[in-house]
Amino acid sequence: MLTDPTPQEADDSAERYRQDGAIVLRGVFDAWIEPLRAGVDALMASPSPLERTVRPADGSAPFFQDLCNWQRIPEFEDFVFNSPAAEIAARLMGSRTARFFHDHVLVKQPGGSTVTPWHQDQPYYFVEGRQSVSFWIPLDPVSRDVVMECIKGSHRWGKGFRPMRFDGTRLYADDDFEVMPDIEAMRPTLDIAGWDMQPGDAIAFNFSTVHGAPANQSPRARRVFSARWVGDDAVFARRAGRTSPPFPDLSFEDGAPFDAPIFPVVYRS
Ligand SMILES: O=C(O)CCC(=O)C(=O)O
Repeated sequence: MLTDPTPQEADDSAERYRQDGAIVLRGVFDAWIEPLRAGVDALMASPSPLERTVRPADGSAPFFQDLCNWQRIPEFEDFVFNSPAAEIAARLMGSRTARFFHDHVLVKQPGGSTVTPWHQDQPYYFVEGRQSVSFWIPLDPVSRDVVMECIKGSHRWGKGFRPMRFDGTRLYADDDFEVMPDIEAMRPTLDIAGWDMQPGDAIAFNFSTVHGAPANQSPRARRVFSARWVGDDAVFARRAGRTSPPFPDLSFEDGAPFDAPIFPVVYRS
């Protein structure tokens, strides 16, 4: 049985998170896997208007994605408010508060050829800040050759890379972001982390960490629930077009504190 981390272990993981921008957490969400699987089943049976499934041109299995469903899928809402995620997020971010940003479901069906390209999440979002964390929570066992990979330390590169849709088109028609370099060519020079994972484990990674994921050539589905959080220093950021996720009804000033009822503060120390 898993026990709570000692204060020293908790400090160590927060320090590693700040240094590496991506760490693996073992067994932290064991109790939440069955409810999250039920939530994903319900979502896939009734996707939202934000669903965008990638269907590979080669006819191989689809990559289902959907976003921002915690208000209509009770299992997701329960996870946001009652799992240890908010408290862990605050600790890793070094923040007094953990504010929920959004949920994201990513299901790579077995045999699908869709590779998730190397990217940072922050440029897709209308939020800026150093205190951020996403939990990538697999609901199936995922081996090292299928798991999402993160470039350690890339959140400290001080760069913002151009957000691209997974079909290779630009998210914003015109923006100042840099083009992502050829990470595969640079692989031998980079410290790229990836782990064998079991349901209950999570990868915690910063919105500025460069990450990507291979195709799922395994014989089983790779269902993932991702929960994204921001900390005290989060501010709204105006981008050069419709962000992903979009929140079209929200009005905000560039640089204003990231505060709106749809982004609840779930943890406060
Ligand atoms: O699961 C994947 O394939 C990619 C996940 C990802 O890019 C994310 O959670 O930000």
